Order: sequence, then C-alpha cells, then structure tokens
Amino acid sequence: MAGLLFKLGVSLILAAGVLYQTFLKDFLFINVGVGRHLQPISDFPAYQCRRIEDPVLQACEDMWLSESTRQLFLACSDPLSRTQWMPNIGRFNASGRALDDAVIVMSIDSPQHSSYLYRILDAPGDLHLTGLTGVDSPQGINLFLINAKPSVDPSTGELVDNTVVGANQTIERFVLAPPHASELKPVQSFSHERIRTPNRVAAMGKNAFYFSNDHGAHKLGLQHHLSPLLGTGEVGYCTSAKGCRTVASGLKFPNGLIRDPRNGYIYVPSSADGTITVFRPLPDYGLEVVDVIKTPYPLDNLSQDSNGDIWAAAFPKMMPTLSAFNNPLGPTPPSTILRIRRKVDGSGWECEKVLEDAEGAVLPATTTAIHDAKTGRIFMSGIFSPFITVCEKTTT
Ligand SMILES: *[C@@H]1O[C@H](CO)[C@@H](O)[C@H](O)[C@H]1NC(C)=O
Ligand SMILES: *[C@@H]1O[C@H](CO)[C@@H](O)[C@H](O)[C@H]1NC(C)=O
Ligand SMILES: CC(=O)N[C@H]1CO[C@H](CO)[C@@H](O)[C@@H]1O
Repeated sequence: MAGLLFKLGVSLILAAGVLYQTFLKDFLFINVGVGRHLQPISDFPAYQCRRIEDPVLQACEDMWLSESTRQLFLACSDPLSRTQWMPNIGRFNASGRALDDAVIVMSIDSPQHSSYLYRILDAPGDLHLTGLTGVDSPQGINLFLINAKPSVDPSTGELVDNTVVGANQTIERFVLAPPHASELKPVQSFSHERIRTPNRVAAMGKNAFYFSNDHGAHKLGLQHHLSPLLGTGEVGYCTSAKGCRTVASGLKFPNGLIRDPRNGYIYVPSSADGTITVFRPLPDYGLEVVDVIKTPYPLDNLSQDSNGDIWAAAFPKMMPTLSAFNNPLGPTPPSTILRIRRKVDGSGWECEKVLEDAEGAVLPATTTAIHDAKTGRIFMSGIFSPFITVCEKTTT
C-alpha cells in the first residue's frame, strides 16, 4: 500500500513536473515573465529614443502609418479614464469614460521641436477609440475604428448598467478626403451580433474586413475572464453588403491583427500564448492556417512596415504591466519591441528583439510600435500611457 502510494506520489510529482515543463513553465515564462532576463534601453545603442509629452498624445492605444501621405494616425484618449472604461479588459464604469477621444494625425516629415506637426481630426458622434487601421488611396484615406461605446437605452438614450449588459461595440468606417483634410466623414457603422469584443480591423479594401474578437462572444463574466485561457477568441469577416460571420476560432486573446498586402495573408497575434497564427484567405474568405510563429513573449498589436517586416509590441513582465494599468501616471512597466520576418533561406521565421526597456525609462507601456522603413524611426504608443516615444536610428 505504502509502495503504491509512494509510486502514485512519484508519478504525481512526475506528472506535475511534465506539466510544469510543458505547460506551466511556458505559461509562466511567456505570460508572467518569470525567469526572463530584461535588458536596459542602453543595451540598444542603434537607437536614440525620446518621449513626446503632450496632453493631446496620451493613451493612444493604436496607430497606423499612411505610407503614401507620410501621416501617422493615432487613436488617443485619457489614461485615467481608460482605467474606468475599457470593455475589452473588463472595465465597465461607463460614467468614468473619456468624452474627448480623438484621432490625431502627425505629419512625420514635419518635425516641430522634439515632436512633429499634427492636427486633431474633427469627427461626429460619440467615439471611444481603441483599434484603428486605414486604407491608403490618393483620393482619400479610409479609416476603420473600433468604437467601444457604452450600451444605452434606445428609447431614452440614457446609459444602462454596462456591468450587466456589456458595451455596444461597433466598427466605424470614416473617410478623410482629401488625405490632408481635417474632418472625418462617417461612411458606415457596422453593428452586428458577430461584433462582440472587437479589437482591431484588417481591411481588405474599402468594403470588407477581417477583425479580431479578443474574447470571442463573451463580453462579460467568468467566460470573459477565462477566454484567454480557454481560447474562445475569434476572427470575423464583414462586408458592407452582407454583414459579418466568424471565420476562425479557438484563439487565445487574438489582438491587433494585420493583413499582408503582398500575399493577402492575415497575421493574428495571440496575447495569451505568444504565437502569431498566419492565415491564408480562401476564395469564400474563410481562413486556413498556414503557419504558426512562436515567440517567447505575450504579444500585443502587430504592424507591418513597407519592407514587409512585422513589428510587435510585447509586455515582458505581466505584473508591473497590470499594476501600471491601475496607476497609469505612476511608474512605467518594461516593454519589448520585436521584429519578425521570414528567414532569408525561407525556412521559417526569425524573431529579433530590437528594443527593450527594463526600467521603463523612455519607452511607454507599449501596445503598438510602428516602424517607418524610410527613415528607420520607430514610433511607440500605449493604451494607458501618458506619452508617446520616438526612437531615431543612430547607425545604418
Ligand atoms: C466611475 O467613474 C466616476 C467618474 O470618474 C467616479 O466618480 C466613480 O467613483 C467611478 N465608480 C467606480 C465604481 O469606480
Ligand atoms: C448599439 O449601437 C447601434 C449602432 O450605433 C445602435 O443602433 C443601437 O441602438 C445600440 N444599442 C444599444 C443597446 O446601445
Ligand atoms: C488594436 C489594439 O490596439 N489592440 C490591443 C492592443 O493591446 C492592448 C493591450 O493588450 C489591447 O487592450 C488592445 O485592444
């Protein structure tokens, strides 16, 4: 009996060990950052970085670079309000939400002091900005914005209890024409039962797009909180004419996805397991997995530069990031910027750490990094960060 118990004990310990090796260790390392060695920003002399502190450029969750017009679009808000109202991560105090979210456009070839010339776009309606992407064209730029509106009583327009019904998230298409205009004109608002926890859009042109539902269909409650572990995140596809449907599921916190204009592939980063799933669109716009890129970091939003390289913002230590989210004006948590590209010989992918800031000395709590391949600059912003950062390349 004792022998059996002993054996059982040994196999339990072995099982626990195997679990630890194969699952928990990865989980703790990737998500929590246990055992990860972080480098200070001074280890990266190829870049000279500076903060841009400007009350207008705060809590800019997402950015998109219009290559043809050399304009950087930022979706900005207020850091303290983000801690109250952020439905994608379970913050539902609608009365604490910011009422002056705005899209800012920076002309990145027009430096001004330590910053750049920018303008604040006028836009009608009640906007609560998170994800943003655009489609370049000489006639005008189409922007797709995730609008995290609170739910209201349709007859009175009064706020309802959003902790009970969840937010009413929509995807808004605006046009900026000509591309240097100062006003966004609304074109179409996508409100659909499949658009539940939208994170970002990957546009297929003006009239169709893929989008990630970071918590799948679960706006609220235990299923919302467990979604990143259980993998109930989804990717959906919408067209102006036919509405939306789900085309991929089983994802662990699918975040800021992108579309590769060169081959049409869709890259979906999963914040909860550090992978990027590469999908090929099928003729009916369903998605087929062609590759899974593994990185050792919980990834955030992706962007792609004009060379085709993918840039990813990562949070190397979860605990400081979470506490910073509750105190956005306090200490800045560490951030890491990764560049991911195909190996030259075509065998898989290489993932290179381009920047890391262990002390949070100059980088924001970065949720999006944009690389301007023309100048080598990297722009970084964070969903609750009170500043943005630009890094200039010092070597070539
Ligand atoms: C919600 O936000 C309002 C406005 O900022 C604040 O006064 C209130 O205390 C917040 N409620 C909760 C439950 O945190
Ligand atoms: C949700 O938003 C849509 C589009 O703006 C609107 O038509 C609908 O009434 C809203 N529903 C609620 C419950 O707020
Ligand atoms: C488009 C976008 O910015 N998406 C996500 C970026 O990262 C933050 C933090 O994980 C998410 O909350 C955003 O929704």
